[in-house]
Parts: sequence; C-alpha cells; structure tokens
Amino acid sequence: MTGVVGAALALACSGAAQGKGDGAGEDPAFSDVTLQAGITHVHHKPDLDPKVGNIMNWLASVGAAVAAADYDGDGDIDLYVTDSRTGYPNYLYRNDGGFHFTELARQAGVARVNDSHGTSMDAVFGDVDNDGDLDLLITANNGSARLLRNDGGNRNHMLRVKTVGTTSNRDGIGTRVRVTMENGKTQWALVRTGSSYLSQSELALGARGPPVQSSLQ
Ligand SMILES: [Ca+2]
Ligand SMILES: [Ca+2]
Ligand SMILES: [Ca+2]
Repeated sequence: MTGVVGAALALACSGAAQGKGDGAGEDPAFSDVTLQAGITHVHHKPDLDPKVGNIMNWLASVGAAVAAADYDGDGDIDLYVTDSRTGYPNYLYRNDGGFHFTELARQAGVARVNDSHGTSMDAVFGDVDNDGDLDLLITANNGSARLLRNDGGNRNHMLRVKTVGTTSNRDGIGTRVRVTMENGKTQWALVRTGSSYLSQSELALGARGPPVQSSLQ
C-alpha cells in the first residue's frame, strides 16, 4: 500500500464484517454451500430480440449485480442480488450469522424494481443521508435509477471509512482496514476499485457495540 496516511471516520452506529479473523496454515479452498446457506436466487435473462440469442449469456451477465454490505448494521455482511427480467424481483439476503441467510426483499421494499421503467443494471450501498445506515442505489438498463432510503438500519453502530493517499493511489485502493469492537471481535475490509457494474459501494463496518481500535495496512 503506497502513501496511505489516514482515514476519515464517521461514527454513527453498529458492527460489521467484510471478513472476520484470518485463516492460518493451510492454503485457502472453497466449498459450495449456496443452498445450505439459503441462497436460492436464480437469475433470469432480459427480454431481448431473439436475434441476439447467440450472445444472450454475455448480455445477461452484464446486467446482473450483487451488492454486499451490512444494511442492518449487525456486523454481518448481507447480500442484494438483482434480476434482469421485467416483472421478476430482486433478492435481499439478510445474513443471520453461522453461514445462513434469510430472504427479505419484499418486507424491506427492495424486491419489485424491475418493471416497465427499467430492469436492474447495478446496485450499490452508501449512506446517502449520513444517518448511520446504508441506502441503496439501483441503476436500470434503459430506464430510471432508483434511490431507496434505508429506514431503521441505524439501530447499531457503523464505522464509515474513507482512505486517502498522499502521492499515488489517491483512493487508497488495496488498503486493509481492521477494526476491533467492544465485544473483542475483530473485523476487516479491503478498499477495492469497484463492487458492481461501473460503481462502488462505500466501505462501512457495522457493529452492535462501538469500535475500540482500528488500523490500516
Ligand atoms: Ca447485516
Ligand atoms: Ca442512510
Ligand atoms: Ca436511514
């Protein structure tokens, strides 16, 4: 990391995790736990002219987004997954912890956004009104963007981080932010270049208790 000298921190409220703790020793590996975790979303291709059917898989992939952020500030990263077909809902998976998610898009009011005004293109989270919870911006393919205000997501603590470089890498891309919470949990997040199509969610860590220590690497 080059020239990262500080972080602007806005404390509002809850506990989070882009990551929790480090693995040590063995090389990392993955197991497919999609269904066990409750992730049931199936993406539907957009309604397009059959003449482009030979490149449909590519076209459909461009308009599919996943935004990962702690929208309820409980310290666990939640998932918002978009669909590309008119009339089909987007999904919001609340992270219950223990590698289990509950789908709550309809209850949260973020399901029915793919209609005659456009279908989802990308989705990003950011605290637009600076009240301590992450609001949701969805842009549309050939349609209107939607800004969805998060009401009630600020019941816990949220640590918002903005890294600033001094010479090159002005946004501090690649910085690892590590935060220790009051309950002793350590969480970390990485400053990235993008999180959805041509866009980036802000870096925010939620927690049930206030952060007591933070560091940048
Ligand atoms: Ca959460
Ligand atoms: Ca907000
Ligand atoms: Ca709010």
